[in-house]
Amino acid sequence: MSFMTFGDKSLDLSRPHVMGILNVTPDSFSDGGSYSSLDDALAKTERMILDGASFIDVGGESTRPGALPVSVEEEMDRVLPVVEAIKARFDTIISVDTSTPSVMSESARLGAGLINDVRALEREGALQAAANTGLPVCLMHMRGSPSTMQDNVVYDSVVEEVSAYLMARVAVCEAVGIGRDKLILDPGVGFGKSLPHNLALLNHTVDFRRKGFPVLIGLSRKTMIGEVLNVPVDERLYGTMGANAATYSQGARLFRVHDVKPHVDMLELMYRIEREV
Ligand code: 7PJ
Repeated sequence: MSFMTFGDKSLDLSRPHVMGILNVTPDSFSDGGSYSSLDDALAKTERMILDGASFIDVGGESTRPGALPVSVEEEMDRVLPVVEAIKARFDTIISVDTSTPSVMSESARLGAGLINDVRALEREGALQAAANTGLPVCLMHMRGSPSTMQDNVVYDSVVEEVSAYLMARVAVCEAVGIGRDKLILDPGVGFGKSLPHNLALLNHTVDFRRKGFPVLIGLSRKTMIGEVLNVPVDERLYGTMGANAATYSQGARLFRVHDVKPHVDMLELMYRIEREV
């Protein structure tokens, strides 16, 4: 079936869904102060839900190219109050963008519905922590680590290598009891990939879909859009939408984006045309 359960909510993954990005890293807020950061996070959350987001993806670790690691305590302090506050106020699915076992466990306890791990549960203890939550997991491919991932990126065949990696992680998940019905795959646009790699992966979205898992794509405002269009980050919406539309046509149904409303509208049209209803 095409339904997947995220905590207390079930979604039909034969239709598209938008995941709104909520960064709770200090540099993503104007003043960095914790009081207004929470208010700001809640205001952004409300906006994204009104605009039609199915998920709010809360992330407390910057994984931008060149970003440095954050301590467990710091990540917990950033993420958990936001998860708790969103859960108390809104009826949405909270996704936690984390690789940290204790953030996974505690977020789940506070009502998160999805673990979104750019390291595909490779960090020590993450596999077991994720399995213990019973939640679905988005497994993303990354080559290297954020601090070095864009240095010297070489693949023989990027599509085959990313696909083989993700299927190996699926096997590892299954071995600890995270069933296939709880897994989402993501090729990891921009995570240790040059522009040609990103383009090849996107043009082979259907290959990932054919493995039998829902596919999530996260390319919103990323460097690859800037490289193609030669535009700064605040002018990447149209390019982002075009690239997401291309992957929808190849079966991607989950879209992690900053700009929720334009994507909800665009994807609704794509879906309605495909269904002719
Ligand atoms: C992704 C993500 C992505 C998933 C980030 C950024 C970098 N999670 N978290 N897929 N990217 N699943 O948004 O520029 O592509 S953080």
